[in-house]
Amino acid sequence: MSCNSDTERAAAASASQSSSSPLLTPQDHQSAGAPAAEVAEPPVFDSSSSIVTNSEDNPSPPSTELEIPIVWPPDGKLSLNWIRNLMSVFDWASRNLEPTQLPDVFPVEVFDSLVLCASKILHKEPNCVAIDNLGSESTVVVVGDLHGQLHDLLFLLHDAGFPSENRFFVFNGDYVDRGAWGLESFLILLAWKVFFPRTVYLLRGNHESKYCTSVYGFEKEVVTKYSDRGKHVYRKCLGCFEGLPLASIIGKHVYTAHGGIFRHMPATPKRSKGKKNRKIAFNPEPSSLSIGSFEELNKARRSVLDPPWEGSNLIPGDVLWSDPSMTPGLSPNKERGIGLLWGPDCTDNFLKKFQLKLIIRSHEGPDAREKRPGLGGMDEGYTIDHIVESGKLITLFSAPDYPQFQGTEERYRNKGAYIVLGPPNFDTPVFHSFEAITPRPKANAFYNFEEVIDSDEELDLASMVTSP
Ligand SMILES: [Mn+2]
Repeated sequence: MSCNSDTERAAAASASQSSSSPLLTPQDHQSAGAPAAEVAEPPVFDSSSSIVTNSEDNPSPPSTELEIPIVWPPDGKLSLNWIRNLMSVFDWASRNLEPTQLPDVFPVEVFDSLVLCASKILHKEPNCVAIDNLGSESTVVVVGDLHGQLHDLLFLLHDAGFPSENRFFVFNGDYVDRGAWGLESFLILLAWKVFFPRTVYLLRGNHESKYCTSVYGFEKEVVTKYSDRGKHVYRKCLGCFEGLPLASIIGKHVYTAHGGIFRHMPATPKRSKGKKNRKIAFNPEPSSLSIGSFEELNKARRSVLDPPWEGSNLIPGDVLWSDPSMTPGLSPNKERGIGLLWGPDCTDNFLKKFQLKLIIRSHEGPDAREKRPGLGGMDEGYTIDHIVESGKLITLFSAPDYPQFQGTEERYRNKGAYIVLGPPNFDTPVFHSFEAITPRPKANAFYNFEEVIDSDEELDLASMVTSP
């Protein structure tokens, strides 16, 4: 198996505009085993125009035929058509097949190839990726939490325009959990990453971890969908999560990360020979907390299943779990049990120290914001949390009508949003809010949403398992 190389990518993109003949149409698939009653709708995702939501709105036959099952390209090089087909097939399958039928359209061998290709690219990236090959034709789209809401992700990609040589994307993490299509959403993003490794960036969210995926549904989703190969698929996903970079700098002036800023790690005493078992205490007093440097961020070990909440490797946990506050200062994030809380003064210090103008972070949806006095609600999919001398702090959330499964009748009805940054300085955010795709295809939750707490607070940290 081989993967797309940079030089081959542009040629592949231009050569893939024409569609090849389908291997199996959805109608064939219907006769091949899916219950007829379940396969009443034609494919409804027309990748050439705006998204179509369901068969009631669009009873016409499919305008594009799907290639099912998905086949890994014999030369190992993805094309634009391959990704378009992947998106359409996942959309169609979500409306017409049972979750357990996903391997019929996306075989485990294809999963293995895609994840291997993507992981090879991701593991080579630094903890903080620098996106600075931007030109006068470039734009950068920044995306917040997605949480398995496949149809809203597909809408977002159409609305913003697909990734291209000039349209960069930075996804700020939390691709999986809660929503019913975390796996499909993540795989689509991996495919774009493989196809455009230098313009698509996938950062890690706190939900790209063993602990969160075991509580909020992704593990069960994967095991349900891939049954006897489910454990294998889940393990491979966790391995891929470990490779995701933690943060990005867009242009020279915009820092993005899922949670936010991170602490300085005080120098630790070296263990002397002969005292191998001497315990070293890492527990900086809150009063000694200060903002870390990008050298420290890039030195942190990110390849952990769950970032630790104590010890010498706290920076990944800070970047993925921290929250802003309206109270000045830097303090342990007691609500979350991991990461930091930081005030407007820290935003200003961070921006000033690193000559930045903007922090774009995600991590808080409408449910989290309900419990955060002083900070804005997530009705529009974003909030401007701190406006300070050096710039701004923004929270960006891209899952509209979140969470997909909610125990109460009263829903937040929040919009999702993405941000577009453009030339010349790429530091002035243009916000695009969007409504949820309705109705969502019917699906069952993969976690007990009536019992699991609303936002990721009060974690059972003792149950977190860190990789060796
Ligand atoms: Mn989060």
